[in-house]
Amino acid sequence: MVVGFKARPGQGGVVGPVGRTNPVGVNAEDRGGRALRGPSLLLAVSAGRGLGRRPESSSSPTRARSGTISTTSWTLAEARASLSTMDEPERNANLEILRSTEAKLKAALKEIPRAVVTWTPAPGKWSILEIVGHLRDMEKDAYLSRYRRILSEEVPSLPDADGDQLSLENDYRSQRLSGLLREWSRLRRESLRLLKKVKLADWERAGMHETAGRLTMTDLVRRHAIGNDLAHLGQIEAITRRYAVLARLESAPARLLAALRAFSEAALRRPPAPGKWSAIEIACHLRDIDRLYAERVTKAAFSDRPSFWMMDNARVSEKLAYRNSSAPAVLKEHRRRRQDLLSLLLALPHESWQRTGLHPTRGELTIEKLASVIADHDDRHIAQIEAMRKD
Ligand code: NI
Repeated sequence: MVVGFKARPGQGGVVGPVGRTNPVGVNAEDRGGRALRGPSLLLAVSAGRGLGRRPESSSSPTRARSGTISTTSWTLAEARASLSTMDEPERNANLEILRSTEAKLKAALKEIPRAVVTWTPAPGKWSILEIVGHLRDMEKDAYLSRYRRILSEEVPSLPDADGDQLSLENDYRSQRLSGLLREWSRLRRESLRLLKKVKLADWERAGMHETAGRLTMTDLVRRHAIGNDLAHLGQIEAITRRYAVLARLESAPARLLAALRAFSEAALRRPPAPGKWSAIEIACHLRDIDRLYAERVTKAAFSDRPSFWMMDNARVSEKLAYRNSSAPAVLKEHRRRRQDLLSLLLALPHESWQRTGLHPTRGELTIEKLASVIADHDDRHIAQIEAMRKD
């Protein structure tokens, strides 16, 4: 096998829209915008950002306390504490995310077949192994050490952490997932212990980030929870999902071969009911559908919202004399076309998976959706063949 996927039964879940470009760019630690983000994450991101804005922050301490304490007698700590109280619900939600990530990450990684750990979902994208390596280094350099500095220094300058550079220099790909995960867990627990002890007033302490500007402790917790934890959990989930759909696609020729092998020559060409396709006709249909979908994927990838044409199945089956076809020839061509389709999908830049084309009846479809449509179509027709009389 060229691709070397292993199909996993039960992994044929619905493929939702993932990898949309995130307009807010919260994942600023991660230059190059590597995260594959799912729809739930987009919601989390916008919610987080919305709550994070405090247009009234400069005047509210005065308003909040006017009449009781003169503004001039305010200590910095009191001002900070007042601001900090306003952020409390959002900050607590983000702290809860930070606390829950270890269990979620471990659960996600437990489900993943070994082959998927080092698999890259598109040229130049990180594998799950590299994402976990990245999480470890970010925990250390982008969060834990910054929290410490902000709490102990007056507005320290915080250098940017370049995820791509760290990934290369720390050679995540040659490390073991279990080791990286263990180190990350240790660092995360250290971060949580430190965050638990932060006094109310200290949430407003800040550092000056090289590219993001002034970041308070509250801001950093938000980046940590949403830009880091949720983004990378979503990315791991999206990689796993993409692998599953490609593995299903790759397994189809062998499944079709196994299904057809059981048939006698007569049964292969016998329609199950008048006007219905025989097994050999269905196999021809699967072969030709692959060509149609490879064309659709190419059009969607390389032109803007192209319109797809509909194949007239009845006419094509007549013109190409489906019922008289030779099974070995059909299977061979189906396998070849499927390899073409997989090569095409694997070569696409990650962003292309969200490009779309217009289907005459199904409407706008992403390439990601097209891939799952083909996999579902395979399953349906192979099951149909399996259910037929074979003698
Ligand atoms: Ni069909």
